[in-house]
Amino acid sequence: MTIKTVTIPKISCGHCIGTIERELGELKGINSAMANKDNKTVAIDWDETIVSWEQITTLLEEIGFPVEG
Ligand SMILES: [Cu+2]
Repeated sequence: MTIKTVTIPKISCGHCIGTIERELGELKGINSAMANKDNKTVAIDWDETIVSWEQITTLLEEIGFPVEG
């Protein structure tokens, strides 16, 4: 498993948190995704043998929450 925390500037409320956590949770290979409204970050724990980091960031971009940097 691999863990990474990223900043997503567009996180603004609990609805954003719910959307991000739900969408990531539906992606195969994601062990856990925890979004934080105050820090505008998401801590993602995933299995690199199942899903690539690029697939994860692409999904976030598609749902309207591009990762910073
Ligand atoms: Cu929101």
